[in-house]
Amino acid sequence: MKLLHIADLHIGKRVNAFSMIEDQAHILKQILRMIDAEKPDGVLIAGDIYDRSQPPVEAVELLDTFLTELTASVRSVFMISGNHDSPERLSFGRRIMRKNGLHIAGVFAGVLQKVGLTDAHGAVNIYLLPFLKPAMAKPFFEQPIESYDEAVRAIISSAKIDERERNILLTHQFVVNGAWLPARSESESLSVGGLENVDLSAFAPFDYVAAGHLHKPQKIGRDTVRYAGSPLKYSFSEARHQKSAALLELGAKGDEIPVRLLPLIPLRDLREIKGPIAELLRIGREEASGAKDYIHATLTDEADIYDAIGQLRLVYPNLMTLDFENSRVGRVLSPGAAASDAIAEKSPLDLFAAFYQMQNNNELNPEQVRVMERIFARAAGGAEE
Ligand SMILES: [Mn+2]
Repeated sequence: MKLLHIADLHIGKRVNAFSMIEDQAHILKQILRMIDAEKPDGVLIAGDIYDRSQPPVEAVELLDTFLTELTASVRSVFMISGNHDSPERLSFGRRIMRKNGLHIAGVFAGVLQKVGLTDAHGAVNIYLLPFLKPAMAKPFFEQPIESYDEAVRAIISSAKIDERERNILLTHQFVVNGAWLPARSESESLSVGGLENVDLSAFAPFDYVAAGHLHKPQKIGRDTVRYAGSPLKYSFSEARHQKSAALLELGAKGDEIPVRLLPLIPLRDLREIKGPIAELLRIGREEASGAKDYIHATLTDEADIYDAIGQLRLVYPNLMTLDFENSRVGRVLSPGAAASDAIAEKSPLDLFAAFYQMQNNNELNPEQVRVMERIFARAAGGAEE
């Protein structure tokens, strides 16, 4: 049995204010062509389907098109929610869609969902574990559940998995291997200090773990516990990643499971360039196709440059960020990065207001400002109330 594993589509995402929707449509089509060529029996989509819990219209339309074509060309599609998805919204129509081979686990309802498949070697069980926080598992168990690791272990052990059969898990968690931590990217939601870790050993009953959450394609410990990674580069920290989809081939129980990484080629690459402006403009004009890429440019000119962004955008229309590096200024950061330098000078309320604005496309209203002021005052040990 052949299965294709992808994850972290983040449909509807914007990167540095650029909409990725065209790039996502392109890469999802490429995945469909890959499926036509490889003819997998199933496709595993390991969470962060959308970039936000209330995705924009064009994102919903793109996912609709993708899933319609996907279910027309493979027998079974499995999809879980990630931390960016709304579990309830992603679950819409799941009982109807199941009839067409699309299995969605959005909301965790107390038991690990299982879908049984079979091939010439017998049963293959696909388990679907949507992203969850410890508090979402807690009500279903008697033992104390304080951490992500305890939550995942409790759910897996209560599933009574038959280890004589082949078992596959879809999960969207931060999997670590003892003290070894996986590679992170800036486009993932960052968390603080190890709270979210789930140790690899929790997944022992599974022959293959199709993970989502981390945007760099990578294995954790064994070859068969794997992050598919995002299909596109969503931050400059990923400029050197080779994005891919993972194709695994299941033989009999206990046989080695070969995993092939099928490269994904974006409509526009996302990359960093550095040098004097004349040089960068010359290269851009000579390589017309590369000039369409999403660019982070670093200019090394010693002299002042008039309207550097304007000049560069004539050749690189998708220039995303610009900074300067020369002996006079050392390293002067672009407006976006400069803003992050100023973080230390901002009040917690200003920072929260900026965050709220980014998340909701809406400013805090006066009532919300008052509530947040009280919370910050209390957190700071202020005497209010
Ligand atoms: Mn993600």
